[in-house]
Amino acid sequence: MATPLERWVDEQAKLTKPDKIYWCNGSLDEARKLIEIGIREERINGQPVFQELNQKAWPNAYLHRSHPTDVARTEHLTYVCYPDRLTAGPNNNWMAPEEAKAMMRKLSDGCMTGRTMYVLPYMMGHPDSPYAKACIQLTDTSYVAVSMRIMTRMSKTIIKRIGNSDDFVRGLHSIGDLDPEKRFIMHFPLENFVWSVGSGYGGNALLGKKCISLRMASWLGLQEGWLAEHMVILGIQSPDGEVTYVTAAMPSACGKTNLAMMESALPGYKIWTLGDDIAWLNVGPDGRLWAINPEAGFFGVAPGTSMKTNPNMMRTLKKDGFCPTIFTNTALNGDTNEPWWEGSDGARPKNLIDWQGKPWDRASDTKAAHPNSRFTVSIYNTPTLSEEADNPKGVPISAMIFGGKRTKLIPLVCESFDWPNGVFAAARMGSETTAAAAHRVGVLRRDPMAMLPFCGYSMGDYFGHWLKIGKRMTKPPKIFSVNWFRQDDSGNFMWPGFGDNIRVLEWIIKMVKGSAKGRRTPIGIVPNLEELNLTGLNIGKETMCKLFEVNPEGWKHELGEVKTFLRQFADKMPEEIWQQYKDLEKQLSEKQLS
Ligand code: OXD
Ligand code: MN
Repeated sequence: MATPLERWVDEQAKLTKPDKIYWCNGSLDEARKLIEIGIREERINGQPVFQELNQKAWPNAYLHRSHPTDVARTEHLTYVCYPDRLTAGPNNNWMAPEEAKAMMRKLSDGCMTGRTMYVLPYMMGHPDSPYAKACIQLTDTSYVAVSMRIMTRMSKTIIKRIGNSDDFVRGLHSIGDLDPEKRFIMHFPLENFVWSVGSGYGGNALLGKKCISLRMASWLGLQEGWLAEHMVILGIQSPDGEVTYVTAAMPSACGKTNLAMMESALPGYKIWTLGDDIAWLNVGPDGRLWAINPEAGFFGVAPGTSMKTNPNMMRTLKKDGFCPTIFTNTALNGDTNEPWWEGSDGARPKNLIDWQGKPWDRASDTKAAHPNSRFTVSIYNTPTLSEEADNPKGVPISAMIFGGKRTKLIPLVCESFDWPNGVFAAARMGSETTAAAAHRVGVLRRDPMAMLPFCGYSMGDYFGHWLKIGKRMTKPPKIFSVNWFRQDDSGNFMWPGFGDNIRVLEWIIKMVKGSAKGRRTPIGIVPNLEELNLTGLNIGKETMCKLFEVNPEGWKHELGEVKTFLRQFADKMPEEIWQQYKDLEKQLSEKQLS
């Protein structure tokens, strides 16, 4: 008798009609074989899927060039499909499940003809973790199969574990004909199913990532009482040897990965990495919040990554960890066959090939690497990997940090008064947009908890869920907002960022431990300047004061925008958040009068 899994694979094969079906076992040998297939046999857009890079300088590294229209997440073509639109909320595109399936069936009929269907059994989270989820993805490209091998814990043992059960998260993916008009990423949370056609780009095609670990998992978390968040997880070891675990939520391409692997500018501090993008958070029996990283790799933005900005990532990328590393849409040094991107170490190579494989034209003002070019690399290559990274229980979180790119208004760091006040601070977060999704870059967009593109249901309910989780904890993490990106009137960054951000993390740890008090403002508690270790920094007192200034006029304007944004969640918006809003409004006008 066929198992539910075998029956499901069979049904999808009947629809998509691949020439071959190959069940992956997740071994490294297999990953290398898939790379070979991508180099020698498989073609996308007439091009080989992989190209070998200089193995001496970049062990196990390969270059992939995607279709030029397929370079970022396509939020406008991403849908969640519940029977009713209200569940999806204004933060999601919505389609009725039957309508979505009828459309997807048409697009998928025979879409794998001439191709191989790879069956990928993988786990999000360590297989021994009570919080982990068993998943199966079907795909018709070696690029996705190898990337998933890097990003998740893939193994044939998952098939055994699923056995006769139908409790597994299903993902069906095909690159289709890569026509941007026929590119859809459809989520069916009530059926544990994601269906993606027409894109090979990471967030659209590596379904374990945004689709399952965030959109689907956030819905599961709502049902089961936990949180799936767009957050890094790190341990901060202080000079006394104690490690404090924190999470940080920031929109795409705002420096999360740099933070997760930071090299401290203050002696005696060390950062231990647990994850750079996603955290699943559960209330433990001890009343604390525990975090696991469901992923096992990094899908990071290449431009700007260098020995200066993120030395530990450069070491990760160059390590011979046996697992393949993939560079997607970076440029190539035509003389040395090494990947290259804007903001990498060393001078611009003379013979530079751009991300589309054409000689880069020095006279043009184009970038040689795509601004959203990426690397896909195993987390086990990381020199700063925490020894708790595989702990099935996860790590207990003492502080949660929220940040975005804000050139004005938002202080360098600010602690919320309590959990509901922190939920309000995270709910009103905004950030200037980046190249990680296909939209205009540099525009301020509200992005609550950095989850706007990833929350799989109405954010009104999501805020309510956060408040509820808060009530279940006896020792909740403290909540902080940060902003590394404040600029002065001439457009210069006021804070050095990168390794110097440890100075902010140090203050956060002091607040957690009660050894700093801070100063109360209407928006939260900011540091007294003497509580910050600024040794060796060349920043004047005036600039430091500016970094913590609360400008009532600016905040009034901000609150007006926040109100418009939050109002769209209508009846689903928790009253408690509006109460927080009113309290802040009142305190700001009192400050203005005083
Ligand atoms: C990512 C993203 O790829 O957030 O992590 O876009
Ligand atoms: Mn992300």
